[in-house]
Amino acid sequence: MKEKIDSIHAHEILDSRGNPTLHVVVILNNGSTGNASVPSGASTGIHEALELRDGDPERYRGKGVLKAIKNVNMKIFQHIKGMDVMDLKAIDDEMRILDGTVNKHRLGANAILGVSMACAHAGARRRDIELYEHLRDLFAINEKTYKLPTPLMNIFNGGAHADTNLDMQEFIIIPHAFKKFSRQVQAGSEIFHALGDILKKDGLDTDVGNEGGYAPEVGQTEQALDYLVKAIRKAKYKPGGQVSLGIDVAASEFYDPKTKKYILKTDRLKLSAKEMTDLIAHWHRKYPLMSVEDPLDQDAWEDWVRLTARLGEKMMVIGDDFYVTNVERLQKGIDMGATNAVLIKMNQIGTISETMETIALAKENKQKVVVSHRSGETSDTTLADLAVAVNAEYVKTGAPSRSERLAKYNRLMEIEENLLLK
Ligand code: 2PG
Ligand code: MG
Repeated sequence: MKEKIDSIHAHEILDSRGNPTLHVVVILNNGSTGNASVPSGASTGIHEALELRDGDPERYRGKGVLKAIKNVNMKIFQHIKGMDVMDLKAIDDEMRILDGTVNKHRLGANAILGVSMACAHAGARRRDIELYEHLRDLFAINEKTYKLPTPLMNIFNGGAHADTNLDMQEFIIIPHAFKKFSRQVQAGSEIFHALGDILKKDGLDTDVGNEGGYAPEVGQTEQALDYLVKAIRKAKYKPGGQVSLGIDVAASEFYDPKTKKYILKTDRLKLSAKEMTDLIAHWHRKYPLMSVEDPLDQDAWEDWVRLTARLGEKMMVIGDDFYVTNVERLQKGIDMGATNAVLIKMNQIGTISETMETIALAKENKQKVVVSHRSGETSDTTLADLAVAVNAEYVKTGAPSRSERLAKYNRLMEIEENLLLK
């Protein structure tokens, strides 16, 4: 079945932070359409593919994406017009060649990804099957059944996602002890609301940060972890037994390369890599901490190896800014033994094919796969289908609050329901 691209149209929309991003529509010669919206990060890794912004201070404070849109509507379209959406890899390769740079800075990873995602949707629509089924076929993913991921829910926001004093970025609950995804979401939601009640009672702010989690000022980092444990109990779940904790340290955000210290303003601490590792180990003893993401700087390879040698048997050590969904960086990390898990963000690398390549490498090497949103999101749910297509162990898409976060959880509940009815 050949399904040719007949036209592509991109235009500017706003994301969950009110910043411009791309919405892309692909139309096939038989009239089928596919559309997608592109997410955007705040704590971006320096090795990520480039998100092209206009830089024109007269529009959206420089954050417009009209250049990226022009690249889609003119350059990219001219090159991939007539190509077959059933061969997404060929389309992605064509865009990469056209861009010709390592970090996709000529066309913009946001432009390229928008087209890649929209082509995937168009293919699924043309075949009249679900996107997760289409992606599983397209990338010949060797799994017999479908398995829903376990959610990592960031219910306490800090770092670059909140205007508070908390240096670390995400304090996460992981409701892992329930078979059904929808039951995990239920636990997450009940704990989220229990946390709101506790914070209110303590006179703390219950407004939410960029990823829908609460974002109050606290005196010490540990208080955030204490609050999560209290909320799990208040919602009548067992900390550790049923619901564990995770942290996205996003350490590169407060690492000082000059002094080689991690500067925790909240705790008035300046930590070496060894001391940072000690702190995570201490928290692992004190809390039901099951997962830590970016505990160290994005280029501190040897420090990661030491941390994983020490803690990797006990907990998940996830590379996000560290790997940037890049297959070469992941290969290096696997060879060195730097992590046991990888965060997957399509816009860090810029195409679905390259994202799938990174996931395949992770799976071959027993690295856990965590498919993730960005802090700037839209109602797009492609990542939910991607997670199911590859049987990712985990999905990280914020608190169970705010529609751009819930769109993904709700899509996963819909997929679960569809699978049960089959
Ligand atoms: C992260 C992400 C998503 P951002 O660091 O894991 O939670 O944040 O999109 O701002 O990079
Ligand atoms: Mg992260």
